[in-house]
Amino acid sequence: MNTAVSVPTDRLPLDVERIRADFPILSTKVHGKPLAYLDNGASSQRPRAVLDAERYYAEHLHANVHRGVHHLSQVATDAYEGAREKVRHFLNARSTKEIVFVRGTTEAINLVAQSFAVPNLKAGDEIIVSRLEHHANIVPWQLACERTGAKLVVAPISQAGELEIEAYAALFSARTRLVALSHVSNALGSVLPVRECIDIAHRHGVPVLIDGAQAVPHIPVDVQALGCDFYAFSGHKLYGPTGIGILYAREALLAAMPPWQGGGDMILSVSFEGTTYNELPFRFEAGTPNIAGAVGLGAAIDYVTSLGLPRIAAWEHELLLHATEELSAIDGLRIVGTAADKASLVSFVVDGVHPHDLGTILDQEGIAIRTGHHCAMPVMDFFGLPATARASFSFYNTRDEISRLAAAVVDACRLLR
Ligand code: C6P
Repeated sequence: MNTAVSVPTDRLPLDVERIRADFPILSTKVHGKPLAYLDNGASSQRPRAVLDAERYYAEHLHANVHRGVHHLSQVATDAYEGAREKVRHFLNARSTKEIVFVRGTTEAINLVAQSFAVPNLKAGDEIIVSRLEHHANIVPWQLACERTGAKLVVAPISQAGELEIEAYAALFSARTRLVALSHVSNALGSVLPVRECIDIAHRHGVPVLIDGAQAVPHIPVDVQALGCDFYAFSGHKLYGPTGIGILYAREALLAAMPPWQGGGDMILSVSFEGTTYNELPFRFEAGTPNIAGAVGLGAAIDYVTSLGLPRIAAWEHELLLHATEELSAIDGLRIVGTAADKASLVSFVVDGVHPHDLGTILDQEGIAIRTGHHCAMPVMDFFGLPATARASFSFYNTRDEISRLAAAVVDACRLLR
């Protein structure tokens, strides 16, 4: 009898070396050193499957969508709408009517701010955001507040960089109209308890937008299980192209929202007496969309799904632990953001060393990290810092790359202190 225990393939560890071969750019040399790409929070790299899908689209399928009766227009439309269905399945949305293609997370949030918030807000109303939001989840609401007289209310965070959930719950009042929260903080890596936050908001009858830019590459997202009303993310952080992103919006909300941009594809008929708008989701996609981007995003979703987000999360967690251990052993280095539930990124500062100088020296070693305020200035203010150095990991990163990072930080400290 064969007594070998067979492990289901979705639980087998990732074969990182084989995966790395799927990403042509990872074999690049920078300043003569092998690239260690640790800036995945800013933008992740594209596997050959995505590059091939974009190229195949351009070479064999390209035409404008939803317009022509000719063959290419139809196959381009099929490719574009096929990508929408992949996104729907990826997020477990009920319908493709709830999936709007946009340029990225920033545009998705601006769409909701202009088309949902502004028409529903009046003076004195309140929008709750948290202290750790990216500017893209602050400024669109500030613009909406300026236009309506509403105001932003800010949920506090702890020194660990965790949302203070009781203080958040206490912010709701009869004036609260919307909540907008990150799923994962880009500056700290904290994973917010969004399910709980959404439940609290819904108990007050308040809809919730989740900024999932930093979540979708790491955490399986099920918008129905979360119960969120809006969910936004960008293709380029999910191993897809730039210039394409997604707004998921609950159909009932989207159906009641006015269009935010006018032009082709979002109309059914136009006359000088009046215009009738197209059905969902096309009503929110004015003009020729980024068709190749959508196709590339669909291929990225296929790629990530084939690896499996639970396996990705397991490896990235190992990388996070390894980085935390190696970096925190460095004299004078402090990790900023120590939430119990963290995605695979480490923000840190080193006594006597400016993060930009550190980033420049690491670059000489072929190590790419991000330094600065990470477009999250309120969170930097909270920690009294102008900037941090941030290493953000992907499933294609290795323990060896992290050890190189730690060794290079030690060398940089010797040089700069
Ligand atoms: N954060 C980073 O290095 P766009 O630019 O629209 O694709 O994504 C904006 C955005 C929104 N929310 C969060 C949580 C984000 O992290 C980002 C992008 C990058 O952290 C570039 S600033």
